[in-house]
Amino acid sequence: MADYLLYAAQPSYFSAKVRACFQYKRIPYTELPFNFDRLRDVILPRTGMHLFPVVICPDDTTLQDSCDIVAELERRHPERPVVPEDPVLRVLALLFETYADEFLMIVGGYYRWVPEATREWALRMFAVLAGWGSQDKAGAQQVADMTAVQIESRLPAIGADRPETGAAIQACFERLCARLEEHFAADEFFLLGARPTLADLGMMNAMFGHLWRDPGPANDFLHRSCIRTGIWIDRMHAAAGEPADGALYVAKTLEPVLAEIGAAFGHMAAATLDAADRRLPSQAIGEVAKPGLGRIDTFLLDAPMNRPATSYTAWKLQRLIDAYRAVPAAQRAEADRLLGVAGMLDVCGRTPAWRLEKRDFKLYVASA
Ligand SMILES: N[C@@H](CCC(=O)N[C@@H](CS)C(=O)NCC(=O)O)C(=O)O
Repeated sequence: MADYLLYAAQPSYFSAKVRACFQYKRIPYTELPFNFDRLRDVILPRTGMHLFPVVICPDDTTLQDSCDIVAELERRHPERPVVPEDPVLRVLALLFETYADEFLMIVGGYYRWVPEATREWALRMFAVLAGWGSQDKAGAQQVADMTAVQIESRLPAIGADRPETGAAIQACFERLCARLEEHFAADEFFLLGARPTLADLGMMNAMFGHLWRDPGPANDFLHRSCIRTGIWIDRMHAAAGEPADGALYVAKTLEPVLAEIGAAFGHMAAATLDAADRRLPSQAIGEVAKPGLGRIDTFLLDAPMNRPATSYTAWKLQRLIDAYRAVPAAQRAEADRLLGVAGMLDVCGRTPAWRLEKRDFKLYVASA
């Protein structure tokens, strides 16, 4: 079998999940580091977007979006599965992925772009990535400058540059790390039992590209104060050697980790669904969903936060609701208890009057 081609980057937020999936599943792949030429010649023409990671399969199919890439790799290569068979654990795995992708990205963005020394480093790092191996160094520099400006401009839009929001983001991060460290200190090696799952892929992804690698306060904190969490990140990033035969279960020490999800993300997730309820039903079935759902008033721990909501996040929450609906009656009570601990029972129990469907890398409004 020819290798899968993975267009990704070490410092990218969403690349580590896909890389760790290839690793854990022991699927042969070649990683082609993101640069300007690959963006212009492969990523843009194949997806119409400038986002990575992107995977080209041996049959020439293009995959985009880390969660769809992992789902498709799981479908094509069911051995060494990452999605738990148990319906309750499956909901939890998706919850971790959703929280890591949609909430912890705020934390990653904050630590990369707000501390001045990290920001200055990140600008240089972007230029290195775009230019490395490119035939068009001037074009690469231009794209690096543009991308950095675009990403940076999103921070004031969520208030991440305000001191009270910054303090809440730091508190969310440090509290989460403390709970993870306690979980691992109870001789747990992974989040949902004795082997890696999508929960580990998602959470490690959120840590690796920015928080664990970028020089700065988050990196310092993780390396100095969270020794076990750091080793778990490294193990997940080289996951080909990890065991695939252990049992999956919810350890007592996972519940405080789940509680941190609710404290940070519960209200934001519910407010995103409210925004989708207001906006999506007015769009015709079959239309491409408008990416923005307007701004929502939410809060992070005690800090008020006004931020844009997106159809993309609503779609991620829809996946979670679908997984919750698939839990059989006999396991409902256990699912409800754990989702209650995670502050996500309201979100999972909803019946949205809209539905989103992904085709050709785009979200469409479908009939509910
Ligand atoms: N939902 C997508 C998000 C991909 C994404 O945002 N990728 C970042 C790098 S990790 C990117 O390409 N950023 C460039 C930009 O936003 O223009 C996924 O999970 O793959």
